[in-house]
Amino acid sequence: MLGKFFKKPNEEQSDRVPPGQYLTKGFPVLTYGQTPQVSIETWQFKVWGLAKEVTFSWADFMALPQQQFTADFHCVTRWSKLDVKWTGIKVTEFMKLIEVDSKAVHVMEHCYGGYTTNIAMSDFLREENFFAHTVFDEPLSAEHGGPMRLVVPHIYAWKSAKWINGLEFLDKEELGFWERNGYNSRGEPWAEERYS
Ligand SMILES: Nc1nc2c(c(=O)[nH]1)N[C@H]1C(S)=C(S)[C@@H](COP(=O)(O)O)O[C@H]1N2
Ligand SMILES: [Mo]
Repeated sequence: MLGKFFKKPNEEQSDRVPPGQYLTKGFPVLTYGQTPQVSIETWQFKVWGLAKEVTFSWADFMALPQQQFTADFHCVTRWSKLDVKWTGIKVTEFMKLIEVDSKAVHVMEHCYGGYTTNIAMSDFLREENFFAHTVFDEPLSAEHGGPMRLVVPHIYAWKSAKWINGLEFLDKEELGFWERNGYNSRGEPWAEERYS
């Protein structure tokens, strides 16, 4: 796998590259199935389950504080990309808009196209997580999850749901698409939590 598209991290970067990962020079696209085409006019974001049910529009998200984020991105298929520059909305800012039941301890991320991925509330509510609509100062392309995706930097990127359109709050862990198909339910790259 080394060569044209992958390189070994240099010494300065190596403490940022989790075990078993290689740096990629480009920005690969990793999608299961078709790429949904979603316009900002039709984009909607729904909250349900153990939370007051509510639907948000694109304008609702744009009215929230917009911030820049620089984060490393680790795919379980062993490529990592350092210093990805995103723009978007902190998860913790968004959470101020919704009412979640105190019994909610897990979240299912839902997407246009039907992809799902589960995350524990404690991993979801971390300060460094955000919804992104811009990457390297360009609107997020459809293949990278535009118009809006989640980014959870401290977990393998399959939890960074592209074309995200909803959160379902749960009182117990349920498994998302890859988690039902053998991937680890948490997916922490430094612990190499790849498979279940
Ligand atoms: N909706 C959806 N989100 C998804 C995926 C997917 O197939 N569908 N793939 C995941 C995986 S495995 C990875 S590594 C990242 C890849 O993001 P990228 O295609 O922008 O590199 O998106 C994640 N989010
Ligand atoms: Mo991935």
